[in-house]
Amino acid sequence: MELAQVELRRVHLPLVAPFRTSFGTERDRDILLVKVTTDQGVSGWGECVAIAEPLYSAEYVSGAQEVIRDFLVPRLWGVRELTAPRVAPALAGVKGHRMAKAALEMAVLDAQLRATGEPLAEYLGAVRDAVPAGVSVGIAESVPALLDAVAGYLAEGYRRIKLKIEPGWVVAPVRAVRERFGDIPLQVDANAAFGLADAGLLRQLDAFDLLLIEQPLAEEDLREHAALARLLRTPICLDESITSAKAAADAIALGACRVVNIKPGRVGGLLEARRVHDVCAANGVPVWCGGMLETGLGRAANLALAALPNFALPGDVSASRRYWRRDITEPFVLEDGHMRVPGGPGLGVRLDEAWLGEITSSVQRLTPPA
Ligand code: SMG
Ligand code: MG
Repeated sequence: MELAQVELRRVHLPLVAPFRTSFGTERDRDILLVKVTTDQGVSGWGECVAIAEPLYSAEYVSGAQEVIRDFLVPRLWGVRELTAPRVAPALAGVKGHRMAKAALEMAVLDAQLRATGEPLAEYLGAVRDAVPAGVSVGIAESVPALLDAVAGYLAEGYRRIKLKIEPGWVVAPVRAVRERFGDIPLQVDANAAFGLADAGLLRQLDAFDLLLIEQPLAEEDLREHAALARLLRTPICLDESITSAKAAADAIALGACRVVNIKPGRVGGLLEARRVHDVCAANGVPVWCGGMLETGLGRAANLALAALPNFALPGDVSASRRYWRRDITEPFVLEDGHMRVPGGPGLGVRLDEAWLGEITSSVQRLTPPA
């Protein structure tokens, strides 16, 4: 196949509730969707996980759109027999911008698999058709408000709770959740909000038998994470720091983490995400699937990935209703604490075109140079 058209569509979706992390509060999502159409008339969709501002990582949604339009798509025009594995090599001259690259690769992969009728999960090497669901709980107004939120999610059946933490919101929320809900699978995520000097504070979390502490220190702080790991009993899991399979191999070799969070967008695409999975598996390091407040499109891809064998812990793959009043695909629901892996060709989901039309703020269509 060859690319015949690329459509860049921005949609605006309010979250059902604000989501507060150490770097800011997300109230809604300004999402970039990528639709590719091939010369055979097959379409595929990708979702860019970059948020509106460069606060989680350096990328942000408008920047991603500009990079895709001006630097990435021009490198794909005219690539003969374009398949997903050819996308990253064709884009390799452009430094960084992994979320932008991942969105484009996802759309090409969806089109490729729709053309052959193969489900994404099967293509990636999935070994299960449903995955246990965890949920990420934002920083709350108060401990009682947090306990209410956690109680609601546990009642829905979530198999693991992740609490966002930041300076000033560390031990009290974790202690309160443990005291109220007992021995539930529990972990925390700092989004790089601490320094090595906070080791004493973070060490207090050792008393609560957490599954892991996610990204306590800055993205670049691999050496410091290794030093912190030597001071904590709680396993360190890296998120922001793991930008590639090589970064994962380095982090593991340094002793910077014992668990890895995999997000396809953060590492430049689903195929690199699978390589991260493989490197971790080869080193005996369990992984789990992270989330970036995706729509049903990104969720479908995450679920296919999370069905690979070394995804040993529940991911941040939650039901549509945890995010949206109305998703842009058929809603994903929790079934006995699990999310079903889509089984249809490609991503295996259908877009709700009418709803998409209502929430679209702009559409850019790109075609090959004459
Ligand atoms: O998709 O359920 C989700 C959110 C999971 O906590 C979550 N993601 O650092 O892991 C993380 C954060 C990043 C969110 S940025 C919008
Ligand atoms: Mg994280």
